[in-house]
Amino acid sequence: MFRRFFTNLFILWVLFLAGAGQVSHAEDGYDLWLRYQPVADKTLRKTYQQQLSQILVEAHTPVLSVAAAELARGLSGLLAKPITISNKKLSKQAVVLGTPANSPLIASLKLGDRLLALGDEGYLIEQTRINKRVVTIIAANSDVGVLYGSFHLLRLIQTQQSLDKISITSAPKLQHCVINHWDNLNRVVERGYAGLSLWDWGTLPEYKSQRYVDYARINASLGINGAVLNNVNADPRILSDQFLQKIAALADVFRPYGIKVYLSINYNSPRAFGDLDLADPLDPRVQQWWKDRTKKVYDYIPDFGGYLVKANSEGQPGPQDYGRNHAEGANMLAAALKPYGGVVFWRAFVYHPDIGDRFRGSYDEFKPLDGKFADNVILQVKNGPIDFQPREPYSPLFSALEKTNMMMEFQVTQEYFGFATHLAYQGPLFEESLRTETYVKGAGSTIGNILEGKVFNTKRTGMAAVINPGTDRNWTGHPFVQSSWYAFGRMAWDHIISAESAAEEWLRMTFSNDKNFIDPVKKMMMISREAGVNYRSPLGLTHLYSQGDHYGPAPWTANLERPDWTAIYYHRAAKDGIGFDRTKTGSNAIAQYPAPLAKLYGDVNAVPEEFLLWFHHLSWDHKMKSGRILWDELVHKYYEGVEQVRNMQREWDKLEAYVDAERFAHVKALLIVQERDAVIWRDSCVLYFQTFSGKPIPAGYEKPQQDLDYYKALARTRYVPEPWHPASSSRVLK
Ligand code: BDP
Repeated sequence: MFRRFFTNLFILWVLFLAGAGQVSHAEDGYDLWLRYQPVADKTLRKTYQQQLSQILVEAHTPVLSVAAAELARGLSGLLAKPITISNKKLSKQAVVLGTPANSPLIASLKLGDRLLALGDEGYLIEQTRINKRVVTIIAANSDVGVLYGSFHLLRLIQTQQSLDKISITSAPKLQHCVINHWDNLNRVVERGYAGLSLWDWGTLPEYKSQRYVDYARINASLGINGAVLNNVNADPRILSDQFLQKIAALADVFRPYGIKVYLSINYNSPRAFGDLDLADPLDPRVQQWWKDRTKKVYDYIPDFGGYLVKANSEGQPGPQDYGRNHAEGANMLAAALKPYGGVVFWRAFVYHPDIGDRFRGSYDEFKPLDGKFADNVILQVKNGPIDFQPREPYSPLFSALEKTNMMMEFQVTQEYFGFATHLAYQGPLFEESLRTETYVKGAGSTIGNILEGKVFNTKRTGMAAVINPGTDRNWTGHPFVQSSWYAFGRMAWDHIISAESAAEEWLRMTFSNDKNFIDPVKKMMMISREAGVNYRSPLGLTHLYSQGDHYGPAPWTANLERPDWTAIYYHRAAKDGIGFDRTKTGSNAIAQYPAPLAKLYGDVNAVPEEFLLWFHHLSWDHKMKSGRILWDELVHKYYEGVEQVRNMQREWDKLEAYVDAERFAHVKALLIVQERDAVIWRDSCVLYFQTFSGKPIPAGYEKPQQDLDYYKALARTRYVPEPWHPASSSRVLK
């Protein structure tokens, strides 16, 4: 009897260790930043062991249960000893979880106002005493706050922070922190570079893969509270009963992790379902159709989040097909969602072929509609006016719409940054964007503060990221794409968090706490985005790709069905110079910014040089701050980009001792590809622009590896590492 008991206990323990990652296994990246390996610093590990002995949770709600289970898993792994969950007996050094409403112990602490200030999702972590016992509490107003606090406590240990006398409060600055998947129903992911869609529609709702749970854990660890499951170029079938049943199953998995499900809808759904022959938002039959369908959605998923809509953009249907504007279109859906508390994320990514300057498109469309959107509509605006380019000035909509809820749309997926092949940590891009000072209401009117609702006093707030994890074992293809997922989540929680600190946390949790590793890799990460800008499109150049293939260079691309899909439209290189004049003498898009910025960007001597050619068309001889002429500076930047990648290679190669063999070799190989691609970018662009400048590559730089004809031919036959892109399988040679 006893023997059996101990044998069982032993088996359980072994299984448990395996789950916690103790049994050594190859580091394949599956666990992302939730690895929970034993704390390497043994003294510190011992201290943690003394400080945390047990998890006490008095209530059995679904969310508290997953919080306790995550803590048990995490602490047992990190502390290398089993940490059990109890629901009644308080031992000393316990971690006590709960809300004042469901934990008598937490209630006994009378946390009152301190908790109230933390809102629905914030939390307090504190070392305190209960019944004379020293304990660590994780308290919140809601269970999900406790869950977020649990992940925070784990993060502190994963990053080897001291827990002595700990007293931390934290609350998200935005309401909606949402992931956007661009997944099609056939599991092909638009701009997806890491395998098939995570959602295995064929086996849902019956089979609920462990991946769904781990996906939810990853997001919850950052405070992400929503996921749009399907592509913005939406298949209407997503709202059919058969799909709603499958989606309900996913929603059930995500619910205990605080994640709501949202869906992208196709504006033509009433027609696609064969019920009506129109989709006019002002037609009562259409309105009723959406009310009925939306009720169905809520029958399946009672806490459904709402709809994401791409309308009248890139060929998608929308209200303008019936002569109605975007507000009329959005408000019709908002009315259908309102009784259930749902919201509409209406995308501002709209640009019409007849508009002279694409930069102006979305502002010209939405500015006249400011104040016309229902209160449960949030306009989802890409960070820049064009389209997730390596660097863009901010979208002027952010400082222009004073009476419209707005949220940010970033892209973690590296659509324009070398897909899953290049190392390009997006933290610095997010930070640059969020910290941009718009001056719209004087100093402090940063994009982050606008998003928070502090500048215009808007009621609904949020941040979204297009992110396409797939069935690749490590979710994201390039292991470092995970870091941008991480940084997005951290900055969506608090836009003040810096790219550097997010990178450091991620490195510590994902790889190692060893300074000898962290310092150089953090440097690599921090430079990687700028390197990507430099070897692709420095000094404010943009969109030098060939149409549809957003991977390699083709700055010569011309003569497409839409001029704003060509590359020459953006750079405007000619004998007289290069750049897009957006000042008064050009498209005057600059006037869409608040006066101080319009002045700054409009002044050729004051505009930050990284934005120079976004706003000015300048002679090749234009004098730059460095003293070089524009042509020489351009060449310098392209070469600098390649050198930065080479430096990254050299740095990584020195770190073999600190990284497991599998991830070391993977990143090393990817950096080789990146260097090769960077040279192709540099040479293609420099040689092509040289045909206009007529100037030599200054002395001291290595020669281009091939000539321009070679690179043009290469672009025509280029293999594009996007598994599902037509250009990767068959390609028409022109
Ligand atoms: C572009 C992508 C395209 C998306 C579009 C969008 O190339 O695949 O559908 O953005 O955001 O960047 O709707």
